[in-house]
Amino acid sequence: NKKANVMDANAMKRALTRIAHEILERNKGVEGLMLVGIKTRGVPIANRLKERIKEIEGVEIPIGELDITLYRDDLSHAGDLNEPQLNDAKLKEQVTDKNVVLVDDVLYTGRTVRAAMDAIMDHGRPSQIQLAVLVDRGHRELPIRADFIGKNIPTSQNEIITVELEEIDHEDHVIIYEK
Ligand code: 3GP
Ligand code: 5GP
Ligand code: MG
Repeated sequence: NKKANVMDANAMKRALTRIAHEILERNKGVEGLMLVGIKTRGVPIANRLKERIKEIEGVEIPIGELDITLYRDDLSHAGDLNEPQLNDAKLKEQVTDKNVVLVDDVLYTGRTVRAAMDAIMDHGRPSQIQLAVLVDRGHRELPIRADFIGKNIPTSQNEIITVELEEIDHEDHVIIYEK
């Protein structure tokens, strides 16, 4: 049940260009900067930011991927909480002393980001962790906020934000649906 288109390809492009500039401004350039995309749609967004930063500064900054998969346990562990899981060896040894910018498509309760921070800290000691998201839909359950936001979209709990990206979905847009 579609309610509204909230971002088209051009709006997304402008938002990501702005965020690339904001990241560079906050970090005073590319020194020590590293981007880490969270699972599916955070990854192409991180790649786009890397490309923008390359266009602006002429420098390729390192990029990582966090695969935090919500897994439901099999019967032998029935009752366990769903724990976000990290599957990435590449990040090891890379995050220490870096300014790590986590990148995700949607920020909601903040639990994914909490898990991502945990995963990164297991791999080393970054000098800072920052957060960039394409959409902040509100409803935080943890004291987490984004440093860089493409668009704030206040939602009700029964709305769903669909983020589609060219790299995965063959089109760029953000749409609000009602459940
Ligand atoms: P993504 O992995 O590409 O970011 O969370 C898993 C997927 O489900 C996400 O895709 C996200 O786009 C989609 N999704 C849509 N609505 C919700 C929601 O309300 N909560 C969560 N956790 N994911 C949602
Ligand atoms: P959180 O852990 O903050 O509750 O949710 C963040 C993660 O869940 C993001 O990676 C995002 O993909 C997904 N998510 C949560 N809510 C939504 C939503 O309304 N739309 C989309 N597309 N993803 C969501
Ligand atoms: Mg996501």
